[in-house]
Amino acid sequence: MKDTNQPLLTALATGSADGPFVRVGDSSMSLGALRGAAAAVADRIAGAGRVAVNATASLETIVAVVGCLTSGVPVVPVPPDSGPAERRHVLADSGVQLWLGDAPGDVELPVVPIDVSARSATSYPEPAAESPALIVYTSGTTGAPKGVVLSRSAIAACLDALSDMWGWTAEDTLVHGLPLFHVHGLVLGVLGALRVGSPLTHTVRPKPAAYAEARGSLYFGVPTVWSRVCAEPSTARALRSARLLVSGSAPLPKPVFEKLAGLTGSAPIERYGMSETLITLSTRHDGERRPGWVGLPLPAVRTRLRDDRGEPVRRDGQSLGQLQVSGPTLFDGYLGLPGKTAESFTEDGWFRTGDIAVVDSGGFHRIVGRESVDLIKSGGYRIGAGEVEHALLAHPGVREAAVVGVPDDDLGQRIVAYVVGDGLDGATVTEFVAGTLSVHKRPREVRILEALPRNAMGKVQKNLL
Ligand code: MCA
Ligand code: AMP
Repeated sequence: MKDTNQPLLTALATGSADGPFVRVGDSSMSLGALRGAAAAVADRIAGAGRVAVNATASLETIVAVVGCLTSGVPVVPVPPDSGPAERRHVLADSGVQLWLGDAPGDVELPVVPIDVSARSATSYPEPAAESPALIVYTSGTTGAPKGVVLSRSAIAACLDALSDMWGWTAEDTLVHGLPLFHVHGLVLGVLGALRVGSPLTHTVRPKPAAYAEARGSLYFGVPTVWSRVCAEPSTARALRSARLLVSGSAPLPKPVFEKLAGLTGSAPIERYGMSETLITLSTRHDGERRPGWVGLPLPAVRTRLRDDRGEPVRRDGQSLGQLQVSGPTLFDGYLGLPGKTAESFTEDGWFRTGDIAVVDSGGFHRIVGRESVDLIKSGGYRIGAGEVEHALLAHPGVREAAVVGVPDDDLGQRIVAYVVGDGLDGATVTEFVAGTLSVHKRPREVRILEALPRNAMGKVQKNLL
């Protein structure tokens, strides 16, 4: 395994400069061009404490993020469709000083435009491995999203372990179309390519036809993407030439696993992770791939199962326990929230994932569900019920709101909002949420009730909805 003191983006630092290396849609750049353009960004932002990037699916985003990593300035990728309230929260909470890229009208920070044709020859020393690289905002069960601080060394450890688990080398061509403001698309999907040295084709959106056309060897997708690929058998068959199809961010339903294996001729690799822990479990390219199971801990990652009393749970493939993890891929904490950070760890230093799992005697893991119904996974996006409920309650006609995730064949779960109020209709309520939060946090369905079911203590009984 590589030593984590080498440059974080090893291939970018040392790779040959010729030929297109990163493609996004119809645009491409060589490694040399990316180095020069990123150094030009670094020249503009050096000395800043923290900066935000308008994380569209574009070369501009990749140049901006690499510029930040080059200069050692921690970067906050902001979803380009985030509603004004969500954006205001992220910018205020993270205390960013600059906005990189095109800026929506409500951004009051100094703006640094990103010019992918700019070049600078400034050479920057490698920042300390333990320094923060990224702050990724992610939802909890209640309250506003929290900033997950990820160090360079955690990212390096995760990428090196994945390159081992997946046999991922510079011989691969990586293809995906995932958003560039989450760990999956940005850390694995961009920084991974720039560390390992495998050229990247980003399809802008993860459409099945674009995956088929890209002719790569290594593909990343969330389960919704793989289920949509399976719905187009001729597209799926075009992926037969790929070496590895990798699924993560949400549970891959067994029928999708099996259909994908049948159509493409190879079973998908499943891997499990969180923004806070990066990827911690995966099946191996040269090992067993079992539908419904996410495999083994990555090298140097340790896992354990605990019951409600904190006692160990048997690794017999059946007994359910709370999954806890430790290792070099873990985050440094929630930005500015030492109390919440402390709560997320056990007294002896293990991170509480909030997921329920079983482990078999061979160390294979199956994720069975989440401890809280208030964390919803829709299309691979993590959505806190509390954040959507808060947005709904700001509507003048809404008196009560409860948000749940209901099973959905395409999205895994879809957001359904139950509201109580006067003169409400579903469309205007959804539209109202869209004015505050990003698109994927909008309820897909709004059901109007006379009252929410509550227990004797007045707590909403979501299981009855
Ligand atoms: C979307 N639309 C909506 C709503 N949501 N309209 C009304 N109400 C809504 N609630 C619109 C979209 O904008 C789009 O419009 C159209 O409906 C189709 O939307 P959708 O069915 O959602 O399809 P999609 O937009 O193509 O999205 C599906 C997707 C997406 C591509 C799978 O969910 C996605 O990119 N997911 C990836 C999430 C991810 O990367 N998570 C990683 C975090 P129009 O067509 O007009 O635009 S997890 C992580 O990082 C950890 C470490 C891990 O384990 O990986
Ligand atoms: P996020 O913070 O958006 O990275 O979401 C992390 C959560 O996604 C985990 O806590 C799991 O609930 C879920 N998750 C990620 N990968 C998988 C997987 N392969 N199988 C089941 N759940 C997953």
